[in-house]
Amino acid sequence: MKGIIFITGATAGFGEAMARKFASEGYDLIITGRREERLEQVQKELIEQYGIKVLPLIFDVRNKEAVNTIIPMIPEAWQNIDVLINNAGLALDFSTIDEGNMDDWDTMIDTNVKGLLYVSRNVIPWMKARKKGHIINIGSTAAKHVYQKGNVYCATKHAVDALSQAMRIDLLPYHIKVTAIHPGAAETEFSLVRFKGDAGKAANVYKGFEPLHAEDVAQVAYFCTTLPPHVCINDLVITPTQQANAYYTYKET
Ligand code: NDP
Ligand code: 8X3
Repeated sequence: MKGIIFITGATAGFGEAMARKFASEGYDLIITGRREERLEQVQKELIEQYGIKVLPLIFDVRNKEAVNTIIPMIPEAWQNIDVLINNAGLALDFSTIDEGNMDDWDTMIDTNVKGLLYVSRNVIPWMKARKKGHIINIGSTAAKHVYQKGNVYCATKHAVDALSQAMRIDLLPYHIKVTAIHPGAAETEFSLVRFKGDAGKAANVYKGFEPLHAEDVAQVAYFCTTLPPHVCINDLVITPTQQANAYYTYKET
């Protein structure tokens, strides 16, 4: 066993791809999500394919009480977490502030910002005690620029950027690395969630260019963990080759 990787949101997209990548490299995994069946399917496949150990934890990262109950109950042998990947997150819809849906705002803020904090608050003390660890926060190009009608989602990802910088400062004395990875457009379930199940609208986002694949992000996240103890990638933006930033993508017609 090479180490333990804790990945939130491993039932789909980047989280699932990162689980597969780290499993293929021989790491044991703690994987989380709300969809129990899908998490158990991922667990089963990874154990069968790679012979690693997998601990699935079902909880909603927005549920402070659940996070504060379930994570501290992890068996002691699993508490030696080498890498925490705060990945669970989502965007909901596009709208101007004056027309925004307040429930959508709550969901995005509670998941992308508060959920990341709740999970980190529970895991970091174990890393601090060992003076060892690596936190990877999944931000977005939306953490770097704000685009039209993306207001609250962009604000949550700017917060992830700020929190990554803050964690890095706090954790310097403990030799804990903090890396923020900011992907551009990637075809996962992200747009299906954003458009609340409208597959046509979701597919349209990726027309005219080749988006990132979840595996591209997984490969980069894995790379960030392969560097020597004295080297940390702090901040990394990865986009499709036809995307310059959050608001400019060259689409062929
Ligand atoms: P997916 O929708 O494919 O996957 C999202 C994952 O997050 C799922 O496993 C989902 O699990 C989990 N999740 C969502 N809400 C919660 C919650 N409240 N509690 C627990 N788990 C939750 O999207 P991506 O893989 O694309 O997104 C992963 C991260 O990457 C997000 O933070 C997103 O903002 C970010 N990102 C995505 C980009 C893209 O273009 N795809 C680009 C830049 C950043 P379940 O539903 O089972 O709970
Ligand atoms: C996801 C990418 O461009 O929809 O963070 O904000 S984008």
